[in-house]
Amino acid sequence: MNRREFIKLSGLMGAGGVLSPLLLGGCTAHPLPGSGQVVRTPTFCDMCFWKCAGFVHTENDRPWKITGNAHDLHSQGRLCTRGSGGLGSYEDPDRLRKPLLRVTGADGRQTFREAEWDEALGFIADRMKAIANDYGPDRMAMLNHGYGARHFKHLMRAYGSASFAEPAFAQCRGPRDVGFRLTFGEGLGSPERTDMEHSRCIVLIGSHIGENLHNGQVQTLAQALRNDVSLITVDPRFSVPAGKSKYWLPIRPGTDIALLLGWMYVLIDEQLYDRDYIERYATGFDELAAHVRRYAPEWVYLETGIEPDLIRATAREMASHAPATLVHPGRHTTWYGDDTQRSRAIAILNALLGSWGRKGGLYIKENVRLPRYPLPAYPQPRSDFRAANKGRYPFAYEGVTNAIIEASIGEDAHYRGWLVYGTNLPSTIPGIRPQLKAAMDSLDLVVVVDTMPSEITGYADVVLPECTYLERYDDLRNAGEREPALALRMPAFEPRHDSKPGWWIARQLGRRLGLERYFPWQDYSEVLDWQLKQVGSSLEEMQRIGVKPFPRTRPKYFAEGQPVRFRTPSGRIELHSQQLADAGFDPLPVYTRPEAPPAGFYRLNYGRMPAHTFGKTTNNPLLFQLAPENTLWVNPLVAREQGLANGEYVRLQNPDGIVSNRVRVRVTERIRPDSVFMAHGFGHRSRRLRLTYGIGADDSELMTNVRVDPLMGGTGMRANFVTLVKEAG
Ligand SMILES: Nc1nc2c(c(=O)[nH]1)N[C@H]1C(S)=C(S)[C@@H](COP(=O)(O)OP(=O)(O)OC[C@H]3O[C@@H](n4cnc5c(=O)[nH]c(N)nc54)[C@H](O)[C@@H]3O)O[C@H]1N2
Ligand SMILES: Nc1nc2c(c(=O)[nH]1)N[C@H]1C(S)=C(S)[C@@H](COP(=O)(O)OP(=O)(O)OC[C@H]3O[C@@H](n4cnc5c(=O)[nH]c(N)nc54)[C@H](O)[C@@H]3O)O[C@H]1N2
Ligand code: SF4
Ligand SMILES: [Mo]
Repeated sequence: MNRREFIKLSGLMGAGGVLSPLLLGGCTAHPLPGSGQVVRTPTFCDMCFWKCAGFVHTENDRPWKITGNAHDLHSQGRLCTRGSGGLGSYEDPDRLRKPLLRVTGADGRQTFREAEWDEALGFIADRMKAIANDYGPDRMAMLNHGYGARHFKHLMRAYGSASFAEPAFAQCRGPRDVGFRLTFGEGLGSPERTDMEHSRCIVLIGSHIGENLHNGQVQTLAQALRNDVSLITVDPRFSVPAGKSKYWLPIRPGTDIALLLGWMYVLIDEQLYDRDYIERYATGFDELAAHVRRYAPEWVYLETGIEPDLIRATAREMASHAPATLVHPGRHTTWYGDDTQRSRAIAILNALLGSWGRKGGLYIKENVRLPRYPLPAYPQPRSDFRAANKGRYPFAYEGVTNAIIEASIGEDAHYRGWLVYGTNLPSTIPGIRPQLKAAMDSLDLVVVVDTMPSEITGYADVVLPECTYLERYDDLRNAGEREPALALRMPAFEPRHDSKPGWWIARQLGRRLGLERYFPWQDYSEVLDWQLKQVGSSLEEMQRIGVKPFPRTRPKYFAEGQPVRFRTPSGRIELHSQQLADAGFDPLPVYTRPEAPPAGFYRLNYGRMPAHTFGKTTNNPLLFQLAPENTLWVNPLVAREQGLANGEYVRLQNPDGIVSNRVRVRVTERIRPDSVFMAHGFGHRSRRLRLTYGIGADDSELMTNVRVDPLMGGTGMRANFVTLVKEAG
């Protein structure tokens, strides 16, 4: 056994950092911004996963500002708060500075010591070779998030592993993409293929766009609102988009499938659905029509609390604007464990409205046909991420993080080593902390590549400091989009301290593993230049313009009456899913009533706040100034019942006795009395995150009741309840 102690990072505070003038608010004597020697370097943002293209401006070689690139559809020339605050991640004095190696001190306690790159990489390569020899390279897994992970995926594939998993699947958009693939044969991607700028009616089920700040998406919704779109928001909380809606439906949490089936009932009962479209493209309509007979609005009302007249009125509203009606598929969809089925219901509703492939609905996306740099083929791995699922989750077409973690526990564990890139697992995967600790006692190797001393670094044998996105090349951005375009991320600064770009780290490891042939370049810019030259551009051009648009080669929407072959087994939109029936699941979405909060408990609701991305920006000095802590939204009735005043601190306790950090109460009518709400990403336990350490409450530690989606392994997070514990004094 390799008993690993979780290393509390407090002993490593080291020299500390001196705050730069930027972070002190520019209060030092400095000429007017823009009056010095200004250089503009293209980038695309990494403060969240939307990847807005912009420019980093430096003045006399010092950081000045980051602005949006006007030719970019993701940003339309404007960055959000977090993107503008990106320089804070470069300047953060708490950044990882040097590789760290786990050592046992004289007192027997484990700690980290700083190491040179050569030693750290040599250590990793030796252990990876041993894992490959003793068990096979497929027994090394990678848990990752973020664009920079692509360099390490390449390394892992060259080494012989195809066990990757990112929380973007089983903790985020997995159920949605599986639900849409089952129905239309394709997922939504990022950016989502939502044609909101042309929509006449938009339905948001939970999606709290405006608090959820995906820049281009917020801008197209704003455009739709300027065009007087009919916005229907279904949210138990009076969210930002609820405030801009024609109809706000404050649904009883967890009852959305009932509402969706009720809407289908009305569309079919009143013959309001797109008959031509369904006849031309879909299969299983008769089964659907029979299925939804049970879900009359009067029945749905009893479950959802939404009045029958309102259910009918909103269904008619959707139909009256169809096919320019978008029922938004959402993004973070791991809610109650029946999430793929809820996403199926959303997909089916879109089909009834005829919105897939239609203007104002869901467009056909296109990216640039960018050739891959010529390299030898990867070895065929003996097993891939599916090994972790042990026959479960038949529709998981990507790795399931939580399953990989479980398959890394015990002496006969499938996985023997981990490479963790850019994901802070303890706060990202609900209820996983005991398993993480257990995996630490069995794995032969844990490598963490990060920019910050996040909690996950405390689990590592070796911590490798990557430089931030502002100091490196990554792959070209080539997202499926409305209009195809490439965007370049390149270094605006030299890497600070002893941090290194991901491509360099992956290449160095590859060389030490005898995989040089997969890394024939000296500098990653050679790969980008080669690729760009294949499509008539060059690195030199991209360094000037940052974003290059390409013409579409096929239409964005279906032509009237056009024959279409969908990528489902039947080639049609599958309203009734034979694939699901064959695998033993409900072929049509079935509603099950969610568990109600026990007496004295409230449902723990959570989401985003505009100024932060999860926990990865809360220590960013610029963003910290804007939003240092999260607040707990509490209904006035609850506040009165509990004797709580606005601004007072409370703690939350879950039924398993877990007690949170203290969090400030915000008394507001905008939340139902059966729930409380807070933004995810606070309550850090790593002392080395000196600004954010210990501030605010962490929703994830309270989520011990995880509802796993049997179709794809997603971790439903919304069946958790809390009581409020008043702070003494
Ligand atoms: N500023 C900022 N923006 C972000 C991010 C960030 O970290 N910061 N993260 C990005 C990422 S990765 C994602 S996945 C997205 C997530 O953003 P979304 O996909 O919009 O997230 P959801 O979890 O669907 O939305 C949370 C909303 O669901 C509501 N809700 C809670 N329970 C229920 C229910 O039972 N039914 C219904 N109908 N609604 C309910 C909550 O009140 C809240 O308003 O945000 C993205 N945008
Ligand atoms: N309780 C709860 N859990 C959730 C959610 C929730 O709302 N509540 N949301 C879910 C969703 S939608 C998602 S998408 C996931 C997100 O989950 P994660 O992506 O794991 O989010 P973070 O916790 O912000 O962790 C990001 C990590 O990447 C590091 N990092 C930042 N930049 C870089 C870089 O350039 N290079 C490297 N190597 N590392 C970097 C950060 O320091 C941090 O350690 O969380 C999911 N989990
Ligand atoms: S939405 Fe904001 S944080 Fe996300 S990529 Fe764009 S500018 Fe950056
Ligand atoms: Mo997400």
